[in-house]
Amino acid sequence: MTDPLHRPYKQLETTPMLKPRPTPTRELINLDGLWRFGVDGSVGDAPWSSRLDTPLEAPVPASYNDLFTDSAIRDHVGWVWYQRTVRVPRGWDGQRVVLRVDAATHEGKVYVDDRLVAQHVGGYTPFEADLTDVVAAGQEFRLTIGVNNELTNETIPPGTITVSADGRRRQTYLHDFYNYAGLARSVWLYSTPPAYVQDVTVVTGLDGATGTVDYTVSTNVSAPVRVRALDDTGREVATADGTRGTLRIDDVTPWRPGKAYLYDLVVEVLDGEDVMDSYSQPFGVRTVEVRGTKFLINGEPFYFTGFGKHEDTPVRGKGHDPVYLVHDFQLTDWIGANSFRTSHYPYAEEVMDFADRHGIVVIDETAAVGLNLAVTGGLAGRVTQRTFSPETFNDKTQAAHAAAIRELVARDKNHPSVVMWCIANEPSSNEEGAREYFEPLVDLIRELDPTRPVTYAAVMFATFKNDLIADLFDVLSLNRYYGWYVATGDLATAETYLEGELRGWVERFGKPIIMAEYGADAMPGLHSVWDQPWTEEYQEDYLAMNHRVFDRNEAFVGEQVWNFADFQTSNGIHRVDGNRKGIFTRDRRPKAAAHALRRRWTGLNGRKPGGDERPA
Ligand code: GCB
Repeated sequence: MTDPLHRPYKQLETTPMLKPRPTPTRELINLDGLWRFGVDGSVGDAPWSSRLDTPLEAPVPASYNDLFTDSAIRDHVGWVWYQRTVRVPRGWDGQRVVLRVDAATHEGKVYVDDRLVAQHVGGYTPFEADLTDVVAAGQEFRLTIGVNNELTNETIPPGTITVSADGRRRQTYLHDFYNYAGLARSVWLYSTPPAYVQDVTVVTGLDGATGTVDYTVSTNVSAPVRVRALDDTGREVATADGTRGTLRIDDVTPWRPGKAYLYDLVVEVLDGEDVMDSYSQPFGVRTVEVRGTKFLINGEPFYFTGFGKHEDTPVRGKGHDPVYLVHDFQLTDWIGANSFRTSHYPYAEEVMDFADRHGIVVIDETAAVGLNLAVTGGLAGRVTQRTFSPETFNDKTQAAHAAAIRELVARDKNHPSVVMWCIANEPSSNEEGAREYFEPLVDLIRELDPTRPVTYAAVMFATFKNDLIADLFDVLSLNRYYGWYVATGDLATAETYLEGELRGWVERFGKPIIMAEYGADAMPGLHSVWDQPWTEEYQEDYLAMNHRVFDRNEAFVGEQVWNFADFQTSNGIHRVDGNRKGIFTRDRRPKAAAHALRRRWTGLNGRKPGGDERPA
């Protein structure tokens, strides 16, 4: 870091990120479907300035990489262009017109006809453009969205661009999952009245049988505000006036893991008796707290079971798909899991909403994966280049990371399913500079959300002896692969190593521990009578060994297997058509280990296996 006290993120403003919803005063149009598509260089110098000259069409939402048979598109580094025409409904005269892009990975530029109306960096959070002054009710406009997939040391996640001998630009990065890009989530056009609700924040508590709901509303005008809490039958259960205050809900039904219950907060901006704008924000009443080595939801100990996941399916890449959404949650339920981590980036809002409605607990992660140059030094963690330095990850990286944190919290703060923030995956937390880099970011997220615990997923090289940041966090999330990357094929030695390391973390930090990643690749159909890596039996035995160790450790509050399903990676000799640590294959068929996990997890209801904790 050039100057650790310099905190550039303090100047960054976060745009409110209320999810667009149809309400009595707002209309919403989905712009998904087939758009004209072209790669930069093949569609003219200013592709937005006329009809895109291309034979290609691409579906939105989807990553574009696996759609076409042309490797120049799959491996393209830089901008691609999406285009379609949009008609503004004629009834929207006098309304504010807003375009919302749920995700443009990793940078987006929006043009209405010839005009640039929005630009945004950060591939997994939404952004908006106010089109009121540039479009007209009843008229059509040409909508062009440029999407750039480049990763550098100033982006989150980071990466490096090099030029190969034949002049092609190549992208490398420090994470294994494939760098899918494009418009992987929906695009929307919506209306609001000229006076409108900008943002809503809800923080809930439990006071005996009464639920407390602290709310804060911001509006673009100074006008009276009324809020009403409705239960799931639409009955009004509490009401208040003003832009901030506390509602009390008697005989509240709390949101519980496995037993979701949602209320709606109807926020109205008033002009006398007239409602100028109305917005509905779902919320659940629940509390989260870390006490000693326990993780409490609604005051009761909770034990996480589940997975690190990816947004990854065949052909679609990271494209959001409601079919896989429903099926993945079904499999989560079938296997008895109660949680997942949004490794390694914020997931589509539809996923978060579904988790809210179905009582699945989420650890919500930023896209800060790969702040670790020791990993490129091989499995020994040999440092070939300092991770945190002016030439590598510096205060510009930190500013991008801060922006990612701000946007994640702004988008997901009202989800009851989100019980913890994870601000990075496997940073080089044992290296000089890590504390200067992370301390301001932990301060930032606590300032943005004082209610949720904060964690990071610690890499193997960061041990209880050398980690420099663990004390800043509430929960220790460890990624450990004893028996896979270390002591490969020797589960007895792996068990000793794991046991010893976990004891060390408990003794030094006295905080709750979650195994945020543990896993072994398995090729479906490969079997052996011996402890042979890559077989289905070995994956099962590897997990059983881990579970023995977890169950002996009183500070353990959860286990999330790496990974829910096999997923696509960049090319590399460690991977056979992707990462095969999935408990399900990429097309969601169970490997043998799935049945073993189901036997372990089913019926736990948030209790530790063999533990004496009450159900959460
Ligand atoms: C890790 C990473 C994860 C990888 C996994 C693996 O530690 O956090 O992104 O996919 O290891 O399988 O190597």
